[in-house]
Amino acid sequence: VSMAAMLPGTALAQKKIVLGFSQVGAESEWRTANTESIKSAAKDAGIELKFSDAQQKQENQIKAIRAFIAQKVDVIAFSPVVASGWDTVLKEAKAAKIPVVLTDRAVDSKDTSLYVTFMGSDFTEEGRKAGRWLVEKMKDTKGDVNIVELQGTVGSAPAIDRKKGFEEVIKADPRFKIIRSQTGDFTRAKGKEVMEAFLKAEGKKINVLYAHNDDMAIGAIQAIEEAGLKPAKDITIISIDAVKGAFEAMIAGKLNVSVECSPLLGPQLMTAVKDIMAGKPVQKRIVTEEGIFPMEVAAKEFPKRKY
Ligand code: GYE
Repeated sequence: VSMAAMLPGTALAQKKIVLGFSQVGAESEWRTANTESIKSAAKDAGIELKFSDAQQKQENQIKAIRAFIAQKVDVIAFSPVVASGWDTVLKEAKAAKIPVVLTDRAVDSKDTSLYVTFMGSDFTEEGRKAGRWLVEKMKDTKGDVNIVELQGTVGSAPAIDRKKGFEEVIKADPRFKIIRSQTGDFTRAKGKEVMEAFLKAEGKKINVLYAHNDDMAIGAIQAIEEAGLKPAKDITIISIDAVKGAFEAMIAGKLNVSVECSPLLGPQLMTAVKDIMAGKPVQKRIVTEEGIFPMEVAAKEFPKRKY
């Protein structure tokens, strides 16, 4: 049954679509760009947006989704802070006949009828890209490659998948060893704090830092400099997102590479919302296309970056 058919009355064409969106938080440069993209795309599409910030807490997102159901919004979209624990609230939305769109992060619900589509990046592939870059970079070196890993938010899809994809690639060569791995919650402050602890524990043993996002890498760069080491030289640094801050760090010679993860999901979200309301079919999975940027190309690419 199309959503349009389910709505009573004839003034449908004139009625503004109301979209409830529950955002993860404002933990990173990526997230800020994502919020901006969603807000401006809603405006351009003439969609009324009810925006709610969950401050990285699942309980806040569940509350926001329940509030959207109570307000009878037309569509609910959200970026789930963690992957598990959504079935109950998603069943409530389904019972209220409100379609749900997942953006950016996935849920691990077995029942895929609980949402219409999931749009966002392939985080496992991003992890593989990071791993492949590292294997290639180290191919002419000898001896162990000691890696420290800054993970994203515990239980979040990007943290789980970026770890998995990276490990999948490096495990082919026993020289590559993850000697420490801890969460930095996708923030600069935590990235710095955890890197300080890594440096204290392992010191000059550390050859590589793999950070699940740029913000944590940027925080860690500060910790590395404060420890008297040279980022991107003494320690090879790989991160993910390719936000402007990462390009600046690469141009300054402090970050080796960033794998792209585009936050500009707003326009495709609004298209999906309109299609759903018009009763048009929507693809179950919409994957974002993205590349990888080593420091050598950073200065040339920087002016073209949109986030
Ligand atoms: O990489 C990180 C943000 O879910 C893809 O969340 C997103 C991640 C992004 O905090 O910077």
